[in-house]
Amino acid sequence: MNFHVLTLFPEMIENGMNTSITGRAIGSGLLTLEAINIRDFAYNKHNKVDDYTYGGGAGMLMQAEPVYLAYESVEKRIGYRPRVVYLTPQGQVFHQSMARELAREQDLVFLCGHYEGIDERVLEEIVTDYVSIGDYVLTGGELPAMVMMDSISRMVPGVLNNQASGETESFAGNLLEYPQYSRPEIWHGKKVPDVLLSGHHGNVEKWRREQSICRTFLRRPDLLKKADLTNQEWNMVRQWKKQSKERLKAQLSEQQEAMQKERETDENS
Ligand code: 6GU
Repeated sequence: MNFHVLTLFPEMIENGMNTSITGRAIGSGLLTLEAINIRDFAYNKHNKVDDYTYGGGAGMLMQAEPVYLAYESVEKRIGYRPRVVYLTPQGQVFHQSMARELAREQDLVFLCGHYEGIDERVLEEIVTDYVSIGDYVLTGGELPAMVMMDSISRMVPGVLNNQASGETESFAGNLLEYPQYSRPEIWHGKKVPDVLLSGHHGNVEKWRREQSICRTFLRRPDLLKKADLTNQEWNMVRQWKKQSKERLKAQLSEQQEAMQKERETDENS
């Protein structure tokens, strides 16, 4: 996988990516990373890459030509038109399935905007994918590009020590990962669940699967709807729903009783 990042802050990308697992993968050649400074393609003597927006309004806009020239330098070198991801809150929301799909590309170009954005005309000419990393506003596309490259990297064969973990962690099958424990056996008075010490692999797998489903039920019910469960497992979830509804009803009637009592004491005073 070859990442090419078009940015005004190349050192931010390099510092972020040359660390930990992605750093090791770059060192071993499984990934390559080039952060291309758009400012190097400014066509005026002041290296200026931004200007005021036509029609007025706040802030500066990145101009089309430097962005285009920076992109073209990549296209010329690799010899074909790669996918170009523009990081923008107006894009499709990034998702594990997108990471998996993008990991199959030979080259990926990330275009990072800053200021108030980029001249629309160059976006129309070079961008193939508009991607957002969630519904909040950031100051630029560099962090989102790094978020995407991190998750894409771990889907590239060989990048993780244990490739199985790329598939079994949270979101595989739309379930969250089960809880995990390491030594010591007792910490702050909390004991590791007995089943994990039992050495019974069948029971361990069963427990982990149930924990995954239960966590997803409690923390991300929206994900659970899309999860691939057996009929027996869906029945278990229905039991939990019934139980939690009953617990809620019990709480409600307790509250109502308490309020009734308050009213009674108020009336008697
Ligand atoms: Cl991809 N870019 C910016 N600037 N802000 C964002 C975003 C992207 N995704 C969420 N907020």
